[in-house]
Amino acid sequence: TLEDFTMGELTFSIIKPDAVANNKIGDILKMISDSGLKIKATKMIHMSKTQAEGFYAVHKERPFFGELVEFMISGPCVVSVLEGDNAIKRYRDLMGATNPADAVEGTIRKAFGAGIEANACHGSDGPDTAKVEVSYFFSNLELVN
Ligand code: RTP
Ligand code: MG
Repeated sequence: TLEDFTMGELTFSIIKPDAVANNKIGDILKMISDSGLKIKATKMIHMSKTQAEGFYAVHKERPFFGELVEFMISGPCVVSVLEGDNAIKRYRDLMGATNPADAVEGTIRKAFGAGIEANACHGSDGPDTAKVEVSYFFSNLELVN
């Protein structure tokens, strides 16, 4: 299994369509690297509606679900797997608050987020979701080195 090949914790990251459209891929990957998290795998994708609905299935009863899916398919994203001790919490701290208006200086959302929806990035919120999200977009072959 994946765990057999992994040092530290894995988390899953999306550079969302707003940040890709604004040419922030490099800046965001640099912030991730500078934070000490290791980029274990990364690729650009453009999700289909079905793929985005599947990814955000946990939010399907939320009022913003339809809009969120439309936003996530509005352009390409960069999906990555990050690795490190306590990677899930460290990456959420680096992203900052969901609403960029509440995000502190030095975070990705403070630097590049435009609003509650176009907030530049996604990061897994716990070990179970990290596992599901990594395997939603990456095969073991893309992760093992
Ligand atoms: P993410 O899942 O993207 O890492 O963000 P999060 O945990 O900070 O936020 P979450 O509550 O999981 O919401 C997922 C994404 O849905 C959009 N959102 N829109 N219109 C709204 O009120 C609203 N609330 C959330 C955001 O893009 C958020 O990242
Ligand atoms: Mg979330």
